[in-house]
Amino acid sequence: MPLSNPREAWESACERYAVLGVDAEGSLANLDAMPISIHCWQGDDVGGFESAGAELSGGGIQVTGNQPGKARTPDELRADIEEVATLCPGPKRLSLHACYGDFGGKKVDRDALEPAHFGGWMDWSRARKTPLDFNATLFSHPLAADGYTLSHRDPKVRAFWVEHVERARRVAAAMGRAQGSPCVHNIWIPDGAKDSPVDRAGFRARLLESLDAIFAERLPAFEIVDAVEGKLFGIGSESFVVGSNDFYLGYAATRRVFLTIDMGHFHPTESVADKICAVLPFVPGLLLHVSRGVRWDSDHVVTLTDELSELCRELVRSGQLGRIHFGLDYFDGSINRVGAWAIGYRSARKALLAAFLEPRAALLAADEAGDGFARLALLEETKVLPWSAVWDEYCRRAGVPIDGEFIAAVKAYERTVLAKRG
Ligand code: RNT
Ligand code: ZN
Repeated sequence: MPLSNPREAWESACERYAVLGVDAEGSLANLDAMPISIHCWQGDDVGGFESAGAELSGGGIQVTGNQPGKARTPDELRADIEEVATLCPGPKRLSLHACYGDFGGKKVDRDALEPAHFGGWMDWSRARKTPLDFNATLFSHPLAADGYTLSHRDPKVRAFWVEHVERARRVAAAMGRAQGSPCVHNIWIPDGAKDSPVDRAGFRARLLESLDAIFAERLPAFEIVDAVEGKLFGIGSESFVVGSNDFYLGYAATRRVFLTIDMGHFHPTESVADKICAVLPFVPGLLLHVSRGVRWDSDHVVTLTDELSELCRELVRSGQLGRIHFGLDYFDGSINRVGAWAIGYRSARKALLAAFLEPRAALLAADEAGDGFARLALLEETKVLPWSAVWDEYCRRAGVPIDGEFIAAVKAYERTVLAKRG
């Protein structure tokens, strides 16, 4: 139920923050300078539009749930993304996977990918003023079925995947050129094994060689930002992951590419937030895959957890937002997919807002004075400051539902669109 006088709540929140030296209005401007890249793959359980219609993502990632209403065509997926956009305030990008091309029912294998297969998306991007990011797809394919791609023992399989990623990078560069903003291209491979091979070094040496071959083609930095993503374990890769985080940290630092940090790809007791300032001095930049790990799954719908809040605070504190790309990565087919998408986006946006509203000067003063008590007390007080009034104001200005109106908006789309899909 909307408040009778939302203006009052916003103005009193501004006053409350001003006392702490925080400019609430400025925090909204900061939010508007920080795009969130929405991942296309929440809309159809990482299915994609290849004619083979790979249902199972395989490759160590798994989607569960059979909620009706899944997008079946590029047009349906675009309609759903547009609906998500009406539910989500702030600037957005769209992150596409290579298997989501407009292939027009034709079989186009991964080593035959062309920018033209993404013409429909590029038109959409221009019309919607939503820049694109891109991902090579190295799973859901017969040549990935035995669990290895770029590190495969067979040189022919490796060559196939190297060719795919080379082409994916060219697609990304074409997108970046068309949109006048570099397209972030991420590489994640599923390579690994249920039990440990003895020759782990061999797999890593081959991955290194494949990556170096891929990046030998120099593409302009104003068209493409390259990123590489490690992982801890996956389904079927419980004991060995070729592209571990150590591997990619070293790779990103020495080859000068971005490191992708996925919140679900670390030990549960490891602080992802703490990695930001540890890694930034050594890599050109970071791509974040904002996700939520739950036990063995690394891709639950993002919610406003302490981990997410802490991560966003560290991003803002770093003062390096220009070197950080913020992307979402989760998938859930067990609840309304559009709603799941929007929940994660809104929670991520809220965490960023709360971070921009942190009373930094007062906290730093306590830090410098060595006053641990005052710092802890202030951090605790910060958690319950009236930031939800600021969030409501942000939503109102963007013309999207505030909390309290959001659920009904999702249900309306379910009734009028999703429920009518076969
Ligand atoms: C998998 C990685 C990867 C994927 C997407 C679909 O564990 O997180 O980023 O989720 O490429
Ligand atoms: Zn990821």
